[in-house]
Amino acid sequence: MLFRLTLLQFVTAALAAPSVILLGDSTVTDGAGWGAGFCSDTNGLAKCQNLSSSGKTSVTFQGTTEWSTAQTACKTANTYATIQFGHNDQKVMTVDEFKTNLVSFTNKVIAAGCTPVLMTSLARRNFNSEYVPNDILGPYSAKTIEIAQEKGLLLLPLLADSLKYITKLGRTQSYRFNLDYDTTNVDRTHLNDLGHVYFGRIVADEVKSIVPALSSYIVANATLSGAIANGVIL
Ligand SMILES: *[C@@H]1O[C@H](CO)[C@@H](O)[C@H](O)[C@H]1NC(C)=O
Ligand SMILES: CC(=O)N[C@H]1CO[C@H](CO)[C@@H](O)[C@@H]1O
Repeated sequence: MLFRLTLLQFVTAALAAPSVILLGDSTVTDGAGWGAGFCSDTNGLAKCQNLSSSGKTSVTFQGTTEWSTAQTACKTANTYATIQFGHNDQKVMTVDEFKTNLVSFTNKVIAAGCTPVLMTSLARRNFNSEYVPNDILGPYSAKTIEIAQEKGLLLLPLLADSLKYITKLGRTQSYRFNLDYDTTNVDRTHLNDLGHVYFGRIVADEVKSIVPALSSYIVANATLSGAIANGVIL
C-alpha cells in the first residue's frame, strides 16, 4: 500500500505540467514587451508568470520583489526561467562585466531550482536606412550566446530573430510596433499591443523548436508565423 502510494506520487510529479517564469527587463513586461503575448501563445502550462521588471540589469534585478518571487517559484519542480538582459546592462557595464554578471545570475537561478533558458535581447527598431537596422546590442548578446555554449544551456536567439523580421519589414512598418506609435512615435525599444502579439509569437516559436519539454504547450498560429517569416504585418 505504502509502495503504491509512493509510486502514484512519483508518477503524478513526473506528469505535472511545467511552469514558465519570465525574468528580464522592460522589453519582457506585459505593458511594454513580449511577455503577455508569449503567455497567450501557451496552453496547459501549470503557470506562465511574468516576473520581469523595467529598467533592470542582470545585477539590479536581484534587488526586486520579482526576484524574490522567482526564487520561490523555482522551488516547484519542472519550472523553466527565461532570462533576457542586455538593454540596461549595455548602458552601465562592459561586455566582459555583463558576461560575469549574467553567469552569476544564471547560477543563482539554477541554485534556486529552475531550468534557465537564456535569451538574447529584443532588437531595438533603430535603422540606418529603410532596410538596414542599426543594432548595438549584438556584442552583449554575443556574451549571452557564449555563456549558453560554455555551460550547455538552452538559448533563444531573440536578437537574431527580431532583427531578421524588422530587416524584412523595414523601418516604416517596424515603427508600427512602437509603444507610442499613436502619439510621439519615438520609442523604438518598447512594444505596443500589436508588438506584444508579434514578438510574443517569435519567442513562442523559438521555445517550440528549442525547448523540447515545453514544445507541446505552445499553441501554433501558422498564419502569424508565416507573416513573420515573410516580413509582413497581417
Ligand atoms: C493568429 O494570429 C492572428 C494575429 O494576431 C489572429 O488574428 C488570429 O486569430 C490567430 N489565429 C489563431 C488560429 O489563433
Ligand atoms: C512586469 C509585468 O509585466 N508583470 C506582469 C506579469 O504578469 C502578471 C500576471 O499576468 C502580472 O500581474 C504582472 O503585472
